[in-house]
Amino acid sequence: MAGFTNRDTWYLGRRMLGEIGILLALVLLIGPLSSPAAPAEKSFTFTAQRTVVPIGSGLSYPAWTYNGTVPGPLMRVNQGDRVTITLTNHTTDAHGIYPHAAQLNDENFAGPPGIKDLSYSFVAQVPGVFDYHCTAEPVLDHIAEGMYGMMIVDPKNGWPNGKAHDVMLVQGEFYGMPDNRGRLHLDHGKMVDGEPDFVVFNGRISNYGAAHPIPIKVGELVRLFFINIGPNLFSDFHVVGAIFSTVYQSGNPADALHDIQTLEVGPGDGAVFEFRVQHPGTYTFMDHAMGHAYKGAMGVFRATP
Ligand SMILES: [Cu+2]
Repeated sequence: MAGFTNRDTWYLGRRMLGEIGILLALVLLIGPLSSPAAPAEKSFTFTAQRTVVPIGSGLSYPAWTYNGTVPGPLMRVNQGDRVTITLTNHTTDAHGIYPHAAQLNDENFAGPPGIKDLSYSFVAQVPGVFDYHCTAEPVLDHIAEGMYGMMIVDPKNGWPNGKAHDVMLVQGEFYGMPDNRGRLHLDHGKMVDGEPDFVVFNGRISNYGAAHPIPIKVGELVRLFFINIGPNLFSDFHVVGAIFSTVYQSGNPADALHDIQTLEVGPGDGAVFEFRVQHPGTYTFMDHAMGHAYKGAMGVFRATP
């Protein structure tokens, strides 16, 4: 190269080193923010147990539970994680556990009665918000008695709209009227007919009423993870005073809808709802099938500046 001096080479070398340095710094800075989370091993252990659980309004019932609560514990993993689920059952009843995120055959999910551990693993391949529930027969009764919960599989590249205020709601039904001690007597006939006495969010009648609202902020993005465990009713989920900017059917970012007022979520399905409120105050959320709201599927967000 004519006219290219040693000094030019030195400057060129220095400039290249500088650019490589900047590139390295950028990779170090941006890499961890944008690269997907490395797949991990996630384990969840459940015990099937009969527990008397309070369901609000001074009422309770002897539930079949995972770890003593209705709904059972939240499972949250990243897309691509290997998930191991272990169920211990010391009761004389058969129980099992089926997360809808697991793409395995039926035999994995059912367990015999007695002291025995049921255990299996799967890779959470599809992002979304999923039901899990007992698979013992009659499944109708095992769900209606309380053996269910939510599993979130976060997308491997994160949620398209970034960070948000997460809220989790599980809609379910209770069948049976209380005695004079406030103890519900579960009614199999009503379960079969699909006529619940109570429709609830997160296992309690009129949970999150005016005395116990869910706090949110004006202008913040709320990301509401919702499943309808049923076992029978369809839910028409709505927030009074809000329009969902984005709804992900089944909680999958690939299945996005925009500017939605109400979404029907059938039993055994879920959705992720995103919205922002524009003014301080109270925003009621409900199953907009009004009979269901009347039976308890109603609560409020309280928005502050
Ligand atoms: Cu069960």
